[in-house]
Amino acid sequence: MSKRLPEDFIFGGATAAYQAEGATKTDGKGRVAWDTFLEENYWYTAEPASDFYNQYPVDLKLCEEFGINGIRISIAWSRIFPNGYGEVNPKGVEFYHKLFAECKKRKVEPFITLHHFDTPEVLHSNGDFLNRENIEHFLNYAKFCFEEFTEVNYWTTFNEIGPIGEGQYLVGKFPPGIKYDFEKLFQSHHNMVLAHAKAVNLFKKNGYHGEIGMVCALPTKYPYDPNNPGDVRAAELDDIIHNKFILDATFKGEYSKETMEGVNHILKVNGGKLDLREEDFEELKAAKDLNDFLGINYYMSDWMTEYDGENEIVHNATGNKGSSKYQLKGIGQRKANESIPRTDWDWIIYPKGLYDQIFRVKRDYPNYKKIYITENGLGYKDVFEDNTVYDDARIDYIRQHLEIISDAIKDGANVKGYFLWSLMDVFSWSNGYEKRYGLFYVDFETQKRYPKKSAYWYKKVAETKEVE
Ligand code: BGP
Repeated sequence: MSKRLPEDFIFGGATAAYQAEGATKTDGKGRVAWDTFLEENYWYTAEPASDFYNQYPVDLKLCEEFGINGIRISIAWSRIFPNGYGEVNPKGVEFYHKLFAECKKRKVEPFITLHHFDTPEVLHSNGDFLNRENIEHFLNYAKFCFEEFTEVNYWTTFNEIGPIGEGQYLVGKFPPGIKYDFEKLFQSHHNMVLAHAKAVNLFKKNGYHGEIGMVCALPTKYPYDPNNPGDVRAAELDDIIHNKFILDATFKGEYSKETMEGVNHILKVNGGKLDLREEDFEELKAAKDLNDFLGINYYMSDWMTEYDGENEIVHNATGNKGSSKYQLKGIGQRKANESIPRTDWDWIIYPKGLYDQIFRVKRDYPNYKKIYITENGLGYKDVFEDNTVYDDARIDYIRQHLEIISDAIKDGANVKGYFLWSLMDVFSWSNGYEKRYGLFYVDFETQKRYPKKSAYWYKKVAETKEVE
C-alpha cells in the first residue's frame, strides 16, 4: 500500500547561492573564500554553476509545472555587503527582490538561508566565525535582510554549522583547509550557534515578520557492534562532534553533562581549549525556545567502531567508491557492514536513520516545534540520454525517505515539508560538477534544463500526496 503525506505538506527543492548562481563577479558581488580555495585546490570553479543568477525565471517556471511548492534559496552575503559589512550593494538587493517576486508569481514559497557556507572573503580571512567580531557583522547583515526583505516568510540563519566546522577544521576540504583541529572545530560550532541565537533573539525582540529557524545536517551514528562498549562510545563521540553539541546549544541553551564530558575527552586526547563565556549562555538560553522550526538535512548514517591510532581522514571527492577513510584518535573509526548500500562517494544509504534522528530530536529536544527535511537526495553519476536521465536509483532513494517521513508523521512527529537536494543540478562544494543531484538535468555549457525521470515521479507524488 502506498504511503500518504499531509495535504499541506511542502514538496520543495533546495539550492544554495554559491552552488547555483554563478555570476561570481557580476553587479558588484564581493569575493568569498571559496573563490580562491577552488582555484587553488580543485579542478573546477563556481563559474558557471547553474547560472541561477540569470536562469531563475526558468527554474521557478519548472517548479510551478512540476508541482514544487517550496524552494530553499540562500542569499549571498557578499552580494549585499561585498566586504561583509559597511556599504550596501544596491544591485545585490535588487536581485533578491526580483527573485522573491518571481517565487510569488509562480506560487513557490521561498525558504531563505542567510549563510550557506559563503562567508565574504574579507571576514573569512580574518578568522571567519572563530573571530567573535564577525558574529556582529553577521548580525548586522541579518538585521538588514530582515528589514529589507519583508516579502520573506521563512528565515534560516545558517545552513549546517556542523559540516562547516568539519569541512574547515577537521577534514580540510573547505577553506581554510585545516585538518584535525578540534579546538577550532568546537569553537566554530559554539560561535556559530551563538550568532544564530543572537539573530533569533533580535528577530523576536524586534517583531520581524515571519518564522526563523536553523538547518542542521544530522547523520545518525550507530555502534558497529552494539554489544561492544568501545563501539557504543565511538558512536556517542562522533555524534557529539557532528550533532549533539550543536543541538544542545540550540535547544537547551547549554551543553549537557555528557556532551561536555565527551568534548573534554576529545580535547584531552587531541589538544585544545574552548572559550565559552557566561554571557554566551545567556544568549543561548534566551533563544532556545524561540526557534520556529528545525531544518534537518539528512543524507546518510554512519557506523562507528573504537579506534586509538593516529588521525586520518581521506575525502572521496571523485566518486571512486571505497576510497574514503575516517578514523580519529580516541574517538572512533567509520566501519559499516558491507551489505548496507552506499553511493559512489561512500555515503551510506539508510532511510531508517532519518526516522531515528527525527525521534531523537523529539525525545531529547521536545521544544523543537516543527521539522522540515531541508535536504535529502542522491548524488549520482547521471547518464544523459534521449534528452533526459533515467534516474531510477534516485527515485528509489527519494521514495524510501518519503515513506519513512510518512511513518514518522503517523507516529507523532511534526514534519511539515521536504526539500529535495537539489532542485536542478548544481555543483558540489568538494566534488565538482560530476556529482549530480537535481530533478532537472543542467547542461552546464548551454545552461538548458531537462526534466529527469525523477521530476515526473516527484510531480505525481506532490499532486497526489501518495508515495508510490
Ligand atoms: C549539504 C550542503 C549542500 C550540498 C549537499 C550535498 O551538506 O548543504 O550545499 O552540497 O550537502 O553534498 P555534496 O555536494 O558534498 O555531495
